[in-house]
Amino acid sequence: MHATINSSANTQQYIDLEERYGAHNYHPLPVVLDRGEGVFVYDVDGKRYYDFLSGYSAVNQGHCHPKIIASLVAQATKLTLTSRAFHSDLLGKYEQFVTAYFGYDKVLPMNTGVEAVETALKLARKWAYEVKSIDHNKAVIVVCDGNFHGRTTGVITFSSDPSAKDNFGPFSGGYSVVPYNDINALSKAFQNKNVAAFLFEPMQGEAGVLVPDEGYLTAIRNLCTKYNVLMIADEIQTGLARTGKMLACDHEDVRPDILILGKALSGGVLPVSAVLADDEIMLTIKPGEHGSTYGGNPLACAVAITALQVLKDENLVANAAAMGELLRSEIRKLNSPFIALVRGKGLLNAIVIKHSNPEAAWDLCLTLKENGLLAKPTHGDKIRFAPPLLITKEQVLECVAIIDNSLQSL
Ligand code: IF1
Repeated sequence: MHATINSSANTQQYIDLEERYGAHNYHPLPVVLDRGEGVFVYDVDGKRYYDFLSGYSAVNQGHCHPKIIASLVAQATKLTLTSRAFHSDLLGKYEQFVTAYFGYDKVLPMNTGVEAVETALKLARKWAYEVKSIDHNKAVIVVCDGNFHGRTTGVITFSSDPSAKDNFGPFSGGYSVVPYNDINALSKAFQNKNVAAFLFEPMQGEAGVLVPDEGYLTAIRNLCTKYNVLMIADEIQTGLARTGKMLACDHEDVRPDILILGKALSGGVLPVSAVLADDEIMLTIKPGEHGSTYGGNPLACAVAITALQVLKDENLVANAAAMGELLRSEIRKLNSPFIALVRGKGLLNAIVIKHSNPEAAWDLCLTLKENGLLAKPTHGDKIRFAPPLLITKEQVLECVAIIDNSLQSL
C-alpha cells in the first residue's frame, strides 16, 4: 500500500465515505476537491492546487470555463434530452459545426470515449463486410501493444495490460497486436487480406506519454491507403489542442479515415464523444443499427459547440505548443538526478523518475500535492504533466519551481 501523508480530519471524512460506500476501483491521491477554476482546483480546506492532470485531458479549456458553463446553464433550462426518437433544434446545427470544424462528411455522436471507440470498431467491421467485401465474420482490426482505448469488455479484449484484462474474460477474437511505433510490423500485419482497420493513439497516453518517431503517422497513412485499411485515430486524449496542434495527427498533416474524439469535446462539463468519417464509411450503419440514449442530446450539443469555439477563440493550440516547450525545457534545466527523461508534445508530457525506491513517483506526487500541484503517476515510474491549456508563462515557471522544490524531498 502506498504511503499517505496525513490528511486533515475534514478531508479524511470525505475519503472515509468513499471507502465505506463506493467501489474500490481507484486509488486516488489523498486530496478532496470541491472547486475548480481555470488551471486551479481547491480542496475542502480551501487549499489551492495547480491541476497537472486536467481530468486526463478532459479539461483542456480550464475548469468551469465561464462560456462553456453559460452554454450548459442556458440549454439546461430549455431542453436537455429528446432521445433520437425525435429531432432537436441543436443536433443538426452541432453536426454541421463539428464536421466543418474537422473536415469530415458526417459525425456519429456518443457520450463516453469508450463508446466512441466501440462505435468506430463497429463502423470498421460494417465497412469491411459491406464495402471491402472481407469474408463474413473474418474482419481483423490491428491494434498496438500498450494501447489504452477504454474499459468495456469489448475494448479490453485487445488490451495488453493484465490489470485491465485479467479475469474479465471470455473475449471475442478479431484483433491482432503489433508493437507501437513499428512500421515494419504493421506492414507485415497488413498482408492478411482480412484486415479491416488499424486503431492507434497518435501518442500513447496511459503507456506513459510515448511519442512515436517522426514519420510514423505518415507511414501509417501510406500503409493504410496502400492496403485499403481504415486508419482509425483515437484522439480522445491527444486531440483538441492538447499536443500543440488541433489534432495530434496534424503534426504530420495526416487525415485518419475515422477520427475519435471525447474528453475535452465538452471541456470537462459532461460526457460528450464523437466519431467522424466520410459517407462511404458512416453510411454503412443504417437506422436502428446503432445508437445510445444520450448520444447527441441537445445539452451536449450546446456545450460541445462552445467548447470547440473556445479552443479557437483563446488560441489554445498555440499556447499549448509554446507552454509545452517552456515546461519541458525548464524541467530539463533542473538537471535533477531523479528525472531520467522528460517527453511529450504540447501540454501532454511525462517525466520518468529514476530512483531506487519503486514508490518514488507516488511519494513525489504526495510532496507535489503538499506544495500545491496535483499530478498522478502512470505505470509506476512515470508522472504525467498535463495542465489546462490556458496556463500562462508565469504559472509554468511557478510550477517548475514547485517541481524543483519537491524533487529535493526525494
Ligand atoms: C479512467 C487512463 C488516460 C483514453 C483514450 C479512450 C479512452 C481514454 C486514448 C476512454 C480514457 C481515461 C480513462 C480514465 C483515466 C484516463 C486514462 F489512465 F485510463 F488510461 F487518459 F490515459 N481512448 N482515458 O485515454 O474514454 O470511456 O474513459 O471516456 O479513470 O479510467 P472514457
